[in-house]
Amino acid sequence: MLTRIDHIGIACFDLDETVEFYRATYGFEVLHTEANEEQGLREAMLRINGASDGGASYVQLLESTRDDSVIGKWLAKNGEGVHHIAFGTEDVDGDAEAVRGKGVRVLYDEPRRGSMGSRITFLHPKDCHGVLTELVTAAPQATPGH
Ligand code: CMX
Ligand code: CO
Repeated sequence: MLTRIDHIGIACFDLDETVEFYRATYGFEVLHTEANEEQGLREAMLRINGASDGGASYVQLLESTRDDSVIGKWLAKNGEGVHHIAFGTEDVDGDAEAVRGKGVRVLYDEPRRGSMGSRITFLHPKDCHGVLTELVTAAPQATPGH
């Protein structure tokens, strides 16, 4: 079951400059940065709030590191802006299968590794009224002292 907005993915030309905009304008701080070679991107996760299911809500800022990457191609066509939305779930495998069963194209056969050890998959925007939609299960949380 999808229980929250995990993040909004925003494509930008310059990650450091955009991080600074979010910090200076709203006071949002970077919780995590990561480079994903396979996807050809660099990203920063800005945590907005926590949630009772152990997940949280983030702004995900995405910069392309290769012209032929998904983000690079999208930026070349559209310029900067909202690239996708991501819903949080405790069971990305089960929810992806359920959605697939309703005739929506799920882009990966099995969920893949996303930022911060999460597991993610994507739904085709043409099957979701123009919105590239990601499903995310957060990594199990380490409990301090355990
Ligand atoms: N939102 C809405 N529509 C989109 C879109 C987006 N982000 N990206 C592409 N489209 C639309 C295009 O406008 C185009 O529509 P038209 O045919 O009407 O012009 C159509 O989809 C095909 O677009 P394309 O430019 O040819 O792009 P591709 O088919 O090569 O790729 C997609 C589209 C969804 C398969 C690809 O973006 C993908 O695999 N996405 C999943 C992975 C991803 O997004 N990674 C980056 C984020 C990583 C993370 O969040 O961790
Ligand atoms: Co995302």
